[in-house]
Amino acid sequence: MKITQIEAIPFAIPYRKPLKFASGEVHAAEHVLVRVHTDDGVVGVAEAPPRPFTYGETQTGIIAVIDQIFAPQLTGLSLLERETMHARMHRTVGNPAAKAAIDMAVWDALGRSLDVGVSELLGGYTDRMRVSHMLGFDEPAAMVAEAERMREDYGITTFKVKVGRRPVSLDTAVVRALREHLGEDVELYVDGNRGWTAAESAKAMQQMSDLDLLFAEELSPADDVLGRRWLVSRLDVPFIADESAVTAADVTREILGGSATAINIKVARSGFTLAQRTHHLAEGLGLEVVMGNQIDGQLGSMCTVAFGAAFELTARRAGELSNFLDMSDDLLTEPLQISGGELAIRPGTGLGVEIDPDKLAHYRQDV
Ligand code: MUC
Ligand code: MG
Repeated sequence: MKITQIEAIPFAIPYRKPLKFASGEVHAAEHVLVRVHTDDGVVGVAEAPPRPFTYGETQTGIIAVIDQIFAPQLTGLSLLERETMHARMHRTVGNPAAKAAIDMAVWDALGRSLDVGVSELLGGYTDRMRVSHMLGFDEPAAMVAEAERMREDYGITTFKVKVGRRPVSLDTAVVRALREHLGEDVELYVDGNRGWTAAESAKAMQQMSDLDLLFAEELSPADDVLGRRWLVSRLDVPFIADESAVTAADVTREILGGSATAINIKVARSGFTLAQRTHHLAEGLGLEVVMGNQIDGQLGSMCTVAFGAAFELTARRAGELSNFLDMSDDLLTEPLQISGGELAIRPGTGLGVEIDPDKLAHYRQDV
C-alpha cells in the first residue's frame, strides 16, 4: 500500500451553459485529474477544480504544486499514513483543491486496496443523499424554467439560488418567481458569494422575508467583520459560511465571532481528511451543515456524496450534487444518475467509479 506515483493531468470539458455567480463564472470544467498509484498496482482517483476567484488556484498552479512539492513529499508513504501526508502538505500554505484531490485519491486507493467503499470507511451512515441544485444568474423566467426541469426530470426539490447582483431587486425578483411558480413544497436558499454589502444583504433578506428561505450563504464578505456580525445577528435563518470557512480554524473563527451560524463542507477544498475535522467540529458546536459544490464534475460529485452519506449530520440536508448535469460530457465509464431527487453512492470498492480511458484521452490537455 505504498505510494509510488502521483499524476496530475489537466483536462477540459465544456459546459453546455455557463454557470454565473457574484464572484465569477465557469464556461468549461478545466480541472485536474489526480491519480495516486501504489506498489500493489492500485490507482486512486479524484479531481481538483481550480477556482481562482475563490481560493487563488489555477489549473497550471495545481499541477505545478503537485508535481514539484506534494508528489515528492508523499511518494513512499503508506496509504495508511494519511495524517503524515496531511502534516507534510500542510507545510505549504494555500492550495486547498490540490491538497484535497490528493487526499481523496489516497482514500479511493485505500478503499480499493482494502476492498471496501470509501463512504463506509468514512462512516457508513447511509447510501444516498437528497440533491440540491444550484441555479446560476439568469433572467427570472429562465431560472424558473431550469428549476422546473430539474424537478420534472430528476425529482429535485431543493434549490440554491445565486444572488449578489445590483440592484438587489434583480435577485429578489428571481427568488419570488421561484417560490410563486414552484409552490410551498420546494426548499429555497440563497448564496451571495460576497457580492453584496451587509446593508444590501439586509435589505434583500427583508424583501424576501415572506419567501420561507431555508438558509442564507456568504451574502457579504466575512472580512467586513462588524458588518457581517451585524447582518448575521438580525437574520432569522441560519447563515452559512462557505468560502470564509475552509479549515476547522476558519470555522471556529467565523462561528465564535458571530459571522456565521452554519457551515458548508466542500470536499473539493478540504479532501476527506480535513472534512472529517470540520464535520466533527460542527457536530460538537451543534451547527447545520450543507454539503457544498465547487462546480464539480461527476468524480467530484461522487466524492461529495461519499462523504455526505457517511455521517448523519451531513446527510440530513440536501447536498449540492447536480451541477455536472450542465457539462457536455464527463470522464466516468458509467455516468452518475440522479433520480427521485437523490444521488446514491456506488457499490464497489473505493469511490466505486472508473475513468473511461477514451474520454480521458479525448479531453486531456497535456498530450
Ligand atoms: C458556491 O457555493 O459558492 C461558486 C464558486 C465556488 O468556489 O463554488 C461555487 C458554489
Ligand atoms: Mg457558496
